[in-house]
Amino acid sequence: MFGETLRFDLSEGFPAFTTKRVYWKTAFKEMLWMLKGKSKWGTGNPNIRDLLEQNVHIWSEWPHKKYVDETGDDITLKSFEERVLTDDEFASQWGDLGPVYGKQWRAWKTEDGREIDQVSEVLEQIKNNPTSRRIIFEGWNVGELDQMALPPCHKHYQFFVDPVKGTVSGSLVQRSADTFLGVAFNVCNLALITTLIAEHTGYMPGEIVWYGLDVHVYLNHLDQVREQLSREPKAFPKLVIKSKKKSLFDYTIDDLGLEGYDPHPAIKAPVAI
Ligand code: DHF
Ligand code: TMP
Repeated sequence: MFGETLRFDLSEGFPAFTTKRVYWKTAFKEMLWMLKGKSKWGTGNPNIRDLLEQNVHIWSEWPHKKYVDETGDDITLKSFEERVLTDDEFASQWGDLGPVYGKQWRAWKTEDGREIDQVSEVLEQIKNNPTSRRIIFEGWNVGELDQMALPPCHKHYQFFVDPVKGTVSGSLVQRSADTFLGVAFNVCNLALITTLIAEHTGYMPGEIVWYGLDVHVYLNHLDQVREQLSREPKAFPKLVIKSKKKSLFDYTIDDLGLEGYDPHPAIKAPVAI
């Protein structure tokens, strides 16, 4: 399908889907990793080493494939991950995802050699110019797409302040949406970043609006999708910020929790690489 919308009011609960278990800790770790921006490994581009150190494996397939294709060394995904985790030089060279997400969000390179921290500018705008219609960060850096392991799927984030209600709402434009696997993570993370941005600008979280452009179901997910559709949704949980940090960029997974998350069981599916 082309051009679909999902909308959730964050005052009514946190939209972690309940018709299957969403690994929200993994999703949150991914979002916090993106918010940190550059990595200390290699070129400074986001690196799977930082995810593997937190036991997050959802980005490993793409650098693994690149390594096997470019070197002909046909090692398993598991031993590739092991090597990225233990060999600093290997991690710097092969764990690098290119200038994806966090790099563009926090350090978009300009022609005159500056780096723009788009997320900090979003916070500034919300605080100092809340009626702006330009409260945006963007990952689609046209000139650098060819260096990226995967061109960004969730690409345009825009925020909106309602001064009467005292809320910040967040939206995401997603060019390509894997309905069974990716979307649960993307919606969860849009809700997380909107809540954190509200918390750090003195507003309440309002709504999130998710726009999927190319919205698809992989043929090898059909059984899983039918199973998920047969289930009754349950009440959404509540996001708890257990410890508020000074900066939006300082959170770790231990600072966040979901209260009352009681989903139907997980459903496994293979990811298309
Ligand atoms: N490619 C494709 N084809 N679909 C994606 O959703 C996708 N997502 C990417 C990178 N490339 C992609 C990054 N995000 C999973 C979830 C999100 C994600 C990548 C993978 C995933 O496999 N989720 C499973 C297992 C989660 C886990 O192991 O913790 C799930 O059941 O949610
Ligand atoms: P594509 O680059 O050919 O569109 O393939 C990317 C696939 O990954 C596509 O199925 C969408 C999916 N995807 C998500 O749904 N959410 C995500 O966050 C990411 C990174 C990918």
